[in-house]
Amino acid sequence: SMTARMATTVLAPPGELLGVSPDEKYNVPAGVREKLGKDLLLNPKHPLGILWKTVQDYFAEQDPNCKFFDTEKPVVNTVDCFDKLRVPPDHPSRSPSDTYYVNKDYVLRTHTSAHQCQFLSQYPEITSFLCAGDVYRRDEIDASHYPAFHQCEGVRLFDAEKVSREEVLEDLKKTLEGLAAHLFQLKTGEDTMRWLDEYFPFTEPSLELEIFYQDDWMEVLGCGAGALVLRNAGLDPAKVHGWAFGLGLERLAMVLFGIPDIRLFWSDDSRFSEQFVPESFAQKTKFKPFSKYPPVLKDISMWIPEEFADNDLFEMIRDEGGDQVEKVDLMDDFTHPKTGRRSKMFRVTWRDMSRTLTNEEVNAKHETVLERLLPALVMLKSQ
Ligand code: FA5
Ligand code: MG
Repeated sequence: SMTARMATTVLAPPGELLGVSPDEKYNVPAGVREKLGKDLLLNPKHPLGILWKTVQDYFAEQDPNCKFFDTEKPVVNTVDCFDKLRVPPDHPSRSPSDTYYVNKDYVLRTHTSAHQCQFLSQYPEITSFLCAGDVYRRDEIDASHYPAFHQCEGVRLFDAEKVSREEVLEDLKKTLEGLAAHLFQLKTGEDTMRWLDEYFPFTEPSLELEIFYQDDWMEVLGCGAGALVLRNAGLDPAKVHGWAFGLGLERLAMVLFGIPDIRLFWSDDSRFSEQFVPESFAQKTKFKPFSKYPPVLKDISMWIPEEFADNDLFEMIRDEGGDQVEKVDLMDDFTHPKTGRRSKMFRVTWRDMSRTLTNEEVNAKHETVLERLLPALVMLKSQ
């Protein structure tokens, strides 16, 4: 299809990725590939490393037998990432417009849940563990979404004869509320933190937690109780109950340290990195933003072909603009009443975090985005 061809134009011919050979399904752009191996979580001076350590300390205190993993490879097979978690074969999260494929059987993990069944079956004696790592998704572009980010998975098992499903759910909420209280002194029901019902194919019931930050509710984690995947890990759901959660470490670190934009986590700017030390959690360090440079705005209006995914556009923009793209907003979504054709208008906010961008340099990149789009789209207008 048009979109598939368009997407492949952004790719340099790849070599093996962590020992896995690409095939024609490969869709990992260079800007995402270069994030592999950065190991931000293992850096004790990086806000993500500091947070990961703090989360481990909290869980070690809760349960001295809790095990911690953070060196699993981010390239996983689709069986672990999707099938074992009961994600249906036609589910959109598997599609190449949402997921980075190395080849038809291997993906950049889209969540740390990809390791749940592996650990449960590999270590039958473990009843609770955390697993943290870098994960990858094609997604929208704004201050809290980035194609490479970090999650921490948590799993705890219970003896089904001693603990009811209701008690498991209570324990889950209590544990995560305790984590939020430990990190931020936040409590639910105070207009700063709220639970919402959610759906995941691997837990039932499922919930998500949102925190109020920068004038809006920001989702920080998904979780659930139930034993839907235990059978796939070789466990007997009649004997074992469990809960699991997956939290977005960038989002928690943003709230914890007052970091306004997710791009900063990848910044080489010493004005960012020098603000953090291993003691930053204890010292309650708050990030002091350096001055904001003016943005350059560019609009893109286009008729949307049927097979076009917004994520294809977002990735072209990110691929051209890298971290100079702050956000992409959908400004208008119009369906022609007679022809049924659909048009959309997106506004791209360009802003470098360390200097003022000129209109000329942004124009050059914007034009390249438009040229890439052209094979697939009829442009309406652009400015
Ligand atoms: C999951 O990934 C589930 N695996 C979580 C889970 C685990 C549920 C175990 C039940 C049991 P979700 O797609 O909502 O869920 O992502 C979890 C968190 O990752 C989000 O709440 C958010 O904090 C973070 N996140 C998701 N997409 C992005 C992104 N593009 N950039 C930064 N953070 C993101
Ligand atoms: Mg979610």
